[in-house]
Amino acid sequence: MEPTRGITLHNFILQNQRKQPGATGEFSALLIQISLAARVISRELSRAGLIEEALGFTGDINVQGEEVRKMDEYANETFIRAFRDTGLICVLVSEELEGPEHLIQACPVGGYSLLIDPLDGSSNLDCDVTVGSSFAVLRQQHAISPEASLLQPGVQQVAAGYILYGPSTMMVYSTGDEVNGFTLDAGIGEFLLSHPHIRIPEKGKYYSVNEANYQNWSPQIQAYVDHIKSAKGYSGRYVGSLVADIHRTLLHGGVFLYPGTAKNPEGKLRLLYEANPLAYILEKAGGKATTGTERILDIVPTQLHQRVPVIMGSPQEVSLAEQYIAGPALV
Ligand code: AHM
Ligand code: MG
Repeated sequence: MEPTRGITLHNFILQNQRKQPGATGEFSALLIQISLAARVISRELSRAGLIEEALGFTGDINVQGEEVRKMDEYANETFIRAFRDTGLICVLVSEELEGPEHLIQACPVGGYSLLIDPLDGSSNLDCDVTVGSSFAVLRQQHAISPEASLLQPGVQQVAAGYILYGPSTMMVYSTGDEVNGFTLDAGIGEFLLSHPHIRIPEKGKYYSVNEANYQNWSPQIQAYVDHIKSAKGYSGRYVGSLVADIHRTLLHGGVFLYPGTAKNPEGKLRLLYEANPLAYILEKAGGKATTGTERILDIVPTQLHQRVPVIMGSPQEVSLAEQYIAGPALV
């Protein structure tokens, strides 16, 4: 049955919990805490331009070698605060933290871990352009240490999604069946179901890639992008905030790419908390997500912060990219 448009995220989560016999409510509470972090970050972002220095840098360099912005740190701490002492999460992995943050010392088998990019695309903040957060939820595996348990392929995510801080704030997530989108009504501080059962179009008209890297791509990627540009009906869109580019791709179809280059064959995007949750959402909505040669959700990670080349979006555009990458037949 189609869920009722306009119901609160909280009610939606509780309704779904009732459909799971034996559910303890912990998973529901976890999702509700993610939505709390989202609301807090959204409020801070909406007034960041008014707070002196809120958009500046902390002076620190993160594990990725990037300058940390105050809002990156704020978003990271907001997620940690939302879960500390709740007992809902064993381990938190974040783009902003070098190692895993243990929130429960003795992690039970079946306990949850949360992997986040707390504020993605933050270089767009100074000019008030949309940013996002992405998240993945994994279960602690039997007989594996909490650390090893974080290195599961994305196909084993039990929930994943993103928050988009744009003209309105949206939370889009899936727990494995369908993808639903909720829009924040800031007046009442609640997310309301606005985009039930999202499906990506089979084919779209937008391609999204940072073409400044063109000279450093493989000939196959160059040929694919050349093809898209010369084919009828395509238009380019690139925000430079992954969540925004993926959200548009999800709703309107098309393709988003961040390929590897000769210097950085693994590209830029991180597997565990950027590529995996977004690949999960796109696949659950009927799309595809690949490195070009391998399904992203099948990759067995070896490191927390590893990077991965990304091609994702509508099945038709992504399949064509795979054909270009597979060999010379098309090029
Ligand atoms: P970040 O996690 O440090 O914000 O970097 C990731 C961002 C993505 O949001 C976006 O897709 C990509 O970097 C843009 O990179 P580029 O500026 O190289 O196009
Ligand atoms: Mg990021």
